[in-house]
Amino acid sequence: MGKSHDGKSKLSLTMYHPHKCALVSLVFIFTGVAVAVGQNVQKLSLGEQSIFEASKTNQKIVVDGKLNEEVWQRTEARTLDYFYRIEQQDDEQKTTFRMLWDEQNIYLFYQMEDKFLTVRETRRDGEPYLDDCAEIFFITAPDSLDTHFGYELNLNKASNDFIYFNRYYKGKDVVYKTFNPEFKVEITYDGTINDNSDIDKGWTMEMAIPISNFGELGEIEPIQKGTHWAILAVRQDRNDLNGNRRSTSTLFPIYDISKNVHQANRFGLVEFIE
Ligand SMILES: [Ca+2]
Ligand SMILES: [Ca+2]
Repeated sequence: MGKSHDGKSKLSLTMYHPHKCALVSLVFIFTGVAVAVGQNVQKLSLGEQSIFEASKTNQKIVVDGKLNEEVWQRTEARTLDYFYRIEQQDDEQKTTFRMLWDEQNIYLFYQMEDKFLTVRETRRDGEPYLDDCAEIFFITAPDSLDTHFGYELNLNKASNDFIYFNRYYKGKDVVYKTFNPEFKVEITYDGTINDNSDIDKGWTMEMAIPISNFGELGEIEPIQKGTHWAILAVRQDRNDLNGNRRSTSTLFPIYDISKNVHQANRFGLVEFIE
């Protein structure tokens, strides 16, 4: 799928055309390829990722970090299969991600296997992303807009919440951390925190994010059956007591982790279903 693929098909077809016709076709093809490459820089890489589905809940969700509402078992559960910064054997640990919605909230659930529960940050808008941390980014439309909402919370429930502006001025990104929305979050864990003398089991995080939070900048694509937004779910996994080394896993592939995880063209789509 995509323009570059179409371009290749045309190229093979022109091999059988008379020379003159082929030349015209080639000019057309190279123009098409240039456009496709330009779009790949900023547009969503759709077609590479399957759409993630978030089911509607008619049950009340108690935000307690427990996967005990029956509706959580009926919605899609997808593992974060794209790993980055893997340097040691235990850096690649499993995360399962789920999402629900109703008229008031988006609900998230992260189940994370973790042999070494590790956390330091306690401040709001600090650096929870250097700890064991669950993250979600939302673009409130099915597009790779230059603006996304972000929530990053570690095992201490310390939140770095922000609105991220890609290429704000002179090509530089800006993170507006003064955005401090209300939401509910709870975690559970099975193990010992910041104690690497034993092997831990893991932790969970459950969140309820009011949809009204997304009205901060203006009108948004309203959530109803069939709505698409662009999202990225991320897990940071820190296993060392000292230093800032951590591994990263994502719901959709981002390829170039050296840039960061805030590349809107690497997000994928969520579909809100009944
Ligand atoms: Ca904030
Ligand atoms: Ca860890």
